[in-house]
Amino acid sequence: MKCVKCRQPAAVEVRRHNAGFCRDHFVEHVLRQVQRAIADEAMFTRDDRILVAVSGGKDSLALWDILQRLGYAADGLHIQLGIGAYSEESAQRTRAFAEARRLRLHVVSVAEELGFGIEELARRTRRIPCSACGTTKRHLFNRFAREHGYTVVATGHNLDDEAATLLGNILHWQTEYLGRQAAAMPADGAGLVRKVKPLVRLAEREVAAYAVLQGIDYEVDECPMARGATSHLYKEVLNRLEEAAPGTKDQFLFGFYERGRRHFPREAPALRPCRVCGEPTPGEVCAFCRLAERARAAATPRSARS
Ligand code: Q46
Ligand code: ZN
Ligand code: ZN
Repeated sequence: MKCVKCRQPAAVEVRRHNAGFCRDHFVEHVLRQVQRAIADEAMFTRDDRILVAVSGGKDSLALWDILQRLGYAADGLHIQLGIGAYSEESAQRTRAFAEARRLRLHVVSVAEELGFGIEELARRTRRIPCSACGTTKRHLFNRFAREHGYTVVATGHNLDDEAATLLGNILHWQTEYLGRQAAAMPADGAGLVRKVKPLVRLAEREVAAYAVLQGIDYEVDECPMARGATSHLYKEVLNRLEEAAPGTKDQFLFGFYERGRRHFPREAPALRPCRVCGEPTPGEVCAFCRLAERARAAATPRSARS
């Protein structure tokens, strides 16, 4: 296969665009898709202070790299989750990436916040780890951004992530989530910072190819807590559909944004400051404070008793 731009041998094939790209034109394609996502959803401008949620995986490091190349001022925030060796290695790769490029990286630790990490938090509260982890990350990212004057939080969610979330929301008819699923979630006067997903127009394998071509040293291992997560199954199903009919994921997600979403309620619940921590919440106490309280109140697990 040849590059559609210069007829040199293609380094990457993008079947849903029915196109191959050489290395340079693939990078150009990636930058163009991200710039288009930013413009289509008015995600941010060069005047915004952007905080990138960096896990150390391919998506978040690629996103940070791309935003620099496009000329956006973006700092990183890494949350140390306390999930054994996986967390240690992820933190180390994130630090190395930031140092090599002289980027500003902030680090927040769940253990410093709560006294224990995500594994222990999930065990104590008997919550599915990814659910406890999601609540914690959302809370810490928003709070950090708000307290440090960042106007927008950018995450590395790609087309595969968003299509899998959409499939899950449809399978369970989560109508309140369907109405609000978007690549850009607005700020709320109560202290909710704008959240954006600039990689939404790129498939996971395109992001991976970009990271490899750019020589980004990302954490390849998956989080051990993700095993058996339903989102993996949804991605597998979508990949099979995509293989049979390239472009399916794209049509599914962007067709929904254009034609499906308006049929579901879009209003977000009114928010007010949490009585305990001051973060915005629809209730009196936010989900994170309730989770933390339950974990602190839980008896010391048997494994930790001497
Ligand atoms: S880090 Fe946390 Fe993910 Fe690990 S526990 Fe689940 S949500 S899988 S992106
Ligand atoms: Zn080319
Ligand atoms: Zn709170």
